[in-house]
Amino acid sequence: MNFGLYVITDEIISGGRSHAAIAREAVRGGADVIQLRDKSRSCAGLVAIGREMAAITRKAGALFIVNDRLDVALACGADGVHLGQGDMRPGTARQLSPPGFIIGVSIGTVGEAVDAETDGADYLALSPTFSTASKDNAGPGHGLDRLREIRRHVSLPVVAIGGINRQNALEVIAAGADGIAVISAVVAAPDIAAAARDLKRIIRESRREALR
Ligand code: TZP
Ligand code: MG
Repeated sequence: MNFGLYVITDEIISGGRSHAAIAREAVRGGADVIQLRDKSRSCAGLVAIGREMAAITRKAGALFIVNDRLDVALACGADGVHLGQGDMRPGTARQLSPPGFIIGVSIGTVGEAVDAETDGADYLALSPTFSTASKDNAGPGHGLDRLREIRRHVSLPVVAIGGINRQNALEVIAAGADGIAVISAVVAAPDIAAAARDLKRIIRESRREALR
């Protein structure tokens, strides 16, 4: 699994661009993972959009993850689901999903990280890493010291999410994140593909630096 650049779709701040259009542009710019995140659509609506997005990501060789809803993820042939602390337990999702299905879990503390790893998650997202206006009630950012602490306690890949942009992406990767998950830095940009390409370049550079 390469988490590099993980783009989460959001039609509220996309300037009229649809989930599918965001996905198409983001993978054109090199996004490695696309997540469908929409808190307002019906189940049937999400499945229809998810099927379209799954076709786009498959063609591009990117992963496709659905936020919150295992039922939607399974129905649209997604590669995985992303679960919050109040969603289905990762172990339960595992029982209900096919082999190789990816289960991600949002965590904020070492305890939550260890719990998700023990229950069979495939990757973790430190949520929110920095404060953000893109998610309601996200709370204060946990910061990079928390990211380093979690890294020491679990062996799963950890993605940082919340408030990440071209200014801080390098230090987030340097602090040990396996990838950066973003909404506004890509979805609100006038040119989604260019914004994704720019973040990918920063990720590549910070990884190269880490090898020095
Ligand atoms: N989960 C934790 S923070 C967040 C989500 C969905 C929002 C991230 O958006 P942005 O604009 O990259 O801060
Ligand atoms: Mg959620």
